[in-house]
Order: sequence, then structure tokens, then C-alpha cells
Amino acid sequence: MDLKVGVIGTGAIGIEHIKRINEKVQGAYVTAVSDINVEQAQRLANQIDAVFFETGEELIASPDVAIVVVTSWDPTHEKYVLEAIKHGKYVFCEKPLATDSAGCKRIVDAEVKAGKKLVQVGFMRRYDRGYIELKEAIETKKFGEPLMLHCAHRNPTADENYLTPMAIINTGIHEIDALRWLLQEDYVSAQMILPKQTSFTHEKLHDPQMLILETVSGIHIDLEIFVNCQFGYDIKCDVVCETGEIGLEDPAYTHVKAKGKNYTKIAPDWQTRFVEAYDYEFELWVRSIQTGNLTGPTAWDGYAAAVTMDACGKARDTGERTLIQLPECPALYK
Ligand code: NAI
Ligand code: ISE
Repeated sequence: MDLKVGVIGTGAIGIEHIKRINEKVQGAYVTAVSDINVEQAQRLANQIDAVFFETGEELIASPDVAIVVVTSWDPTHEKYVLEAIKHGKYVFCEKPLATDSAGCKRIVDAEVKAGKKLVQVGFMRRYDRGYIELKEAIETKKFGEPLMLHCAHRNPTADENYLTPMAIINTGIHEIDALRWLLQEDYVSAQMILPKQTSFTHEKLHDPQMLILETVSGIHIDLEIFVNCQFGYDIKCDVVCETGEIGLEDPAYTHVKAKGKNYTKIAPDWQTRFVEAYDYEFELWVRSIQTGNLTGPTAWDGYAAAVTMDACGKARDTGERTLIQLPECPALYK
């Protein structure tokens, strides 16, 4: 029987995921939506023949909702995930799982108490073909041991609501998870560098920022986060190994030769750059619920990322290299 999905947060990615579930993914359809933007969400509910709920809590409790997708603003994730766990419902939560490690820990504790993995975090880099190929090359040691990673996460523009800490909490969090997953290693330290700023930023956002992470075995990662780069949505990850380098290419299916130039386009946004990864992420999420074996990024992964995220915040504030230490991983996640 198809799974009934309730979606909390019907903004940019909420709408994308709703379309994805209803039009592409097998075995699930959206029966309910909720958003504090009542008018917009009600209109959407009418269009897709779903029920509108005034609150996320009512949506989660509804017998017409079997599984939950949380795509509201970052600071609201924790309360909805905890509520879904309380009702014993599977919940897909967009990144970050919570805005700090204490919030993520409350989720881990609730899930451990429930005795069952119910949470998947929207760390969708893990479903991108480029990252998957990098992981295969690293795991098979095709070019020996990885030593250094040079990465960049660039967005064309960020609005006035995007503040300095969001470079990590909202943006760099993708790499914090993806690189830990790629290397299968936790981090031991973080440093933040605040370089010369672009004139395209505003006073509450230091842009760009540089993060340097070190893993348990001593691999060094440099990550540039630049959210007003102007030219497009640009994601880089070059892994320098002992006998070779492997790195992401910008996916392009066509090129243009005209007016004396030969070029490919840069994706304008995350929707375009990672469309296949999001589709695959949801396909596997629904399938894993049907088979009762969740395989995606867990609440523990969300917590591990948040511990690193907190260390980055401290490193930015103090200008110092900050140590990262995770407690023992609960048996549920091993
Ligand atoms: P958005 O601002 O377009 O949409 C968020 C929606 O949540 C808005 O409609 C807002 O009214 C609603 N909302 C806020 N508080 C709420 C509450 N308490 N209850 C119900 N609804 C509430 O933002 P966007 O870009 O769609 O991002 C949503 C989430 O998805 C964020 O957490 C963001 O970090 C994540 N995201 C993840 C991406 C990825 O690559 N995995 C890409 C874009 C966003
Ligand atoms: C957004 O929320 C995302 O998750 C995008 O992937 C990221 O590139 C962007 O910086 C975030 O704001």
C-alpha cells in the first residue's frame, strides 16, 4: 500500500519534494501539508488534493499521515522531529537536524529511547553520482590513501536573512557530513579563516569564509564557503591521494560553441545541480521504509555534523583551532 506523506514547510524545497514524491517516487503520495504561511499552503493543498493542517503537530498526529517530511526553517526542525518520534512515525528532516549539537542530542536520545531508527537527515550529497564515485575510489584505495581535500561550496547570492553563522549551519553542513561519510572518519579539529569580504555581501554576513578540518588519521580539508559568488551554483571537491587526484566535475549534458567560445553552463541553483541526487534520496528513503531497514543518514550523523558545526562556530569566534570530540556512538547506530 502506498505510504501517506505529510509535509511540514511548503517553501522552496518543500514544494520540490512534494512534486518529487507525487510525480517521481514510487510507493508514496502527499496527503497533508502544513506551513505558517497559511494562504500559500492552503492553496497548494487544494492543488494537490491534500489536507491542510494549521500546525505541524496536528499533521504529525493525523491518521492520514504515515510518514513525515520536515522542510520548514532550520530552527523548527528539532521540535517536529521529536514530535514524529513521539508518535513512532518515520521522519525525513532537511538539514540541519537541529541548529546545535544539544538539539541533535535530544533527538538521538529520544530515538534511542524509542529503540528504533525513525529519522533520516537530508544530507543529499550522499546520493549524488559524483560523490558516490569519489567514495568508491577512496574505499578501494585506487590512488592510495587520501591526504588532502580541496573543496568549495558557492552560491550565486544570499539574501539579508542569511547571517554569518549560516555559512556553516545552513551551507557548509553539507560538506561536514558528506566528507565524513566519504572518508569514513570523524573530525578532530576545526579552524575558521575570515578572508577579505566581497562587496556583494551585507553587514551581518562575513562572506566568503574558509573552514579547515582535520580528521582522525590526519587528512586535512579546506572548504571555501562563498554564498555571493555571483556566477552560479558551484560545488567542488578534489581529493588528493598518494598517486592521483579525483574530483567532482560540474554535470553538463550539452556544450555551446558560438561567437568564438566553447563552453558548458554552470548550474544556477541547488535544484538544478542536484536534481538526480534528491530524486534518488527520496526513492531510497521510501523503499527503505517499505522494507523496514533505514539506510540513509541517521540522527547520529546529524548529531556528529552538529558537534562539528558547534566547533566551527567557536573557532570563528575565537580565531583558534578548536578540538572536536564525539561521545561513544549508541548501539542503535552501529
Ligand atoms: P523557504 O523559506 O523557501 O521555505 C521554508 C518554509 O517553512 C516557508 O514556507 C515557511 O513559511 C515555513 N515555516 C517556517 N517556520 C515554520 C513552522 N514553524 N511550521 C511550519 N512551517 C514553517 O526555505 P527552503 O529553502 O525551502 O528551506 C527549507 C529547509 O530546507 C531549510 O531547513 C533548509 O536548510 C533546507 N534546504 C535544504 C536543501 C538541500 O540541499 N538539502 C536545499 C534548500 C533548503
Ligand atoms: C540551502 O539551504 C542548501 O541546502 C543548499 O544546498 C546550499 O547550497 C545553500 O547554501 C543553503 O542555503
